[in-house]
Amino acid sequence: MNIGNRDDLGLKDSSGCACCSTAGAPAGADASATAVTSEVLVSGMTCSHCVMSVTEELTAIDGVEGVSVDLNAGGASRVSIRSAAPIDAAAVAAAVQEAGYTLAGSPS
Ligand SMILES: [Cu+2]
Repeated sequence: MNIGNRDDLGLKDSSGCACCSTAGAPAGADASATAVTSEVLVSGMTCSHCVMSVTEELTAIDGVEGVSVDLNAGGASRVSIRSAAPIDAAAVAAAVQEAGYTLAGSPS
């Protein structure tokens, strides 16, 4: 393609070498630049096994790349779902129910 662009990309960045300056952005920006993170509240989780069940079900949803759970035993736990594109809310609700827990809404 246009080899002349290499100079523009590589030499502008004074903080790094050409191989890691493609974005010129903070670490972790490569794949997550277009990623979406949605957060939901799930009630009923009490231990790490609950977290595992919910994580497994949510990870099984098409497009989901990562799930993290902030366990709040006895209350509503905040669940972050990272995906390349927005995930259907109905699919999230179904996955949570499949795991045996209740979707308690969105934290925001
Ligand atoms: Cu449990």
